[in-house]
Amino acid sequence: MTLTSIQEGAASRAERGLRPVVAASTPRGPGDDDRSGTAIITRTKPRAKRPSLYRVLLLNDDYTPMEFVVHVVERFFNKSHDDAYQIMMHVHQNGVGECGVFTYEVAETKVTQVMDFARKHQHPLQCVMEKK
Ligand code: TYC
Repeated sequence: MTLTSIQEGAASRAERGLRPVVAASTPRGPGDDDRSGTAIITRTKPRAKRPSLYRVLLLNDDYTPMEFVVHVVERFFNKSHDDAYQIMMHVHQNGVGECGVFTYEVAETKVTQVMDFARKHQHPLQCVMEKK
């Protein structure tokens, strides 16, 4: 719970003419009740939300050399030569294929790196990201 929501809770109790939840004669603990049937729910342990994940995909085209695609997959997606070759062949035969799954910023970086590298070598290779 945020400080703001605690404050909002206390303000709304005051508006309703109720004594503040924090005013208590007995020692109080997290989630303790104030004998009016209400309690502030607290969590001491921080709860991290899992980040959204994104697939990074290569798209097939008729011009980019197979060896170049294999090199790209090895270099930017840290795949073995055999895995990179398999991914390249999958894209070649199916039109699209996954090179990896990353958080947003990492996926965006991979896409930029691949697109810049392909452009530098004058190949039309396309790399995109897609939310899982
Ligand atoms: N289709 C290309 C060729 O025959 C090879 C290729 C594979 C291109 C994968 C792009 O993402 C790609 N030379």
